[in-house]
Amino acid sequence: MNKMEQNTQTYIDQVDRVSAHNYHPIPVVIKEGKGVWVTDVEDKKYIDMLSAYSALNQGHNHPKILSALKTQLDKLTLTSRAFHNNQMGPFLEKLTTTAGFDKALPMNTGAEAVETAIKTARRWGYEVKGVAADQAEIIVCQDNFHGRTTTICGFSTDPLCQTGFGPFAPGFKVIPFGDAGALESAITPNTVAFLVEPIQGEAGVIVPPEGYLKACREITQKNNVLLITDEIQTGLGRTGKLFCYQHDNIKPDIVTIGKALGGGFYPVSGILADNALMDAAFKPGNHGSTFGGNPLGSAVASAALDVILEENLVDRSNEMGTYFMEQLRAMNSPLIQVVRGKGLLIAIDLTEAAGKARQYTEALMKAGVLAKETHETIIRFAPPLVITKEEIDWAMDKIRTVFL
Ligand code: IF1
Repeated sequence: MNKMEQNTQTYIDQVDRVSAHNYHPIPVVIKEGKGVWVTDVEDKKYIDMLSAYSALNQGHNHPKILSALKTQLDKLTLTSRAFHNNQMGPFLEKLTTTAGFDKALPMNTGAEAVETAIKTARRWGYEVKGVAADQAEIIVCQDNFHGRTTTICGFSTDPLCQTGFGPFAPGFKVIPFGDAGALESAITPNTVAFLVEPIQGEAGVIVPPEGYLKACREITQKNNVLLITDEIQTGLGRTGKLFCYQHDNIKPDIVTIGKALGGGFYPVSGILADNALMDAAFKPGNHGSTFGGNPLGSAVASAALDVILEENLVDRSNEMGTYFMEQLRAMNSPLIQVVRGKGLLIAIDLTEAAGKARQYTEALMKAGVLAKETHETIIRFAPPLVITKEEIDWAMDKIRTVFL
């Protein structure tokens, strides 16, 4: 074992000792990142094909976001919402204008945004729709992933997320994903919302049938039910549109956003909705967060949005995603059953004969490509949206050595 390997192993052993074992990371210890590239503690370079699960759409350490962060750091970082700050308003103005909604409610993590959406829908259900107290129902999908709070993991269908964490909050009904008929049948007079990922991320980049969201929009509208799309992973350009729901030309009632909103620097999340909903749901004191809308996060998120727009990352995601998927398919690897995705949210599903996905993500790591398996047979490729054709070609050369 050389000195460098000891270095990696030392860090991993330390984490094993002092950190809860709630993860099984790829055995690489990263110390620096720039764009799509990261460097480990042994000075080996890798291409990042995970982007912190789509939280790094702008790439690692983007200079414009870094500079906004540094500037704001010298001035003001936190006020709480007890006082106003001069960063939140301009940030939310930019966000709502860009997204086409009247208002936003800023939070920090994705799970908090989803909780906020749930609270919005329930309040609307009682205040506007007229559902009897504590009877509101929210419909969710099989194999959903919306976060890790007890309420959210309570309606997960993945035993790994759920087992041993109960009792859970009532009021959620699970239907199959991608089946608009199932949504229609599941609605009752007490249904306030349907919460759905436009493409299921953790489930393995499951793309629903063409027109699914459009059908869901029609059904929810007809039944006076809110449509909540969780765009925490699919939003901000990841799938080749600013929001994945735009592929279906619809507008949801509530959109949750997070991850890339913080540009890879800082956790920033929130929900988007129009006045009728926001004003019905919220009044001073009934919801909030110490750090939500803080000036540092607002300055960062504002710059993170600028980068997505100024660098045309939405179109780039579409173009590069199409190219990357073509290249993956053209490999014709006997180990790969199917390549699927939209924009730069891509997964390959391995054949049964190929064995477990983990051995391939570890082989990819050794070849210089960082990707992560999900479930037993799926590998996700979701590089930063700033990736170039040349960088995809570089990655493909390595990927071919693993799958051919
Ligand atoms: C982890 C997964 C991805 C999300 C959607 C809400 C959240 C997430 C659609 C909550 C978070 C993350 C969580 C992260 C890994 C990652 C993940 F594998 F777990 F499922 F991306 F696919 N809605 N997804 O995807 O956001 O509270 O984490 O900010 O390690 O749990 P958060």
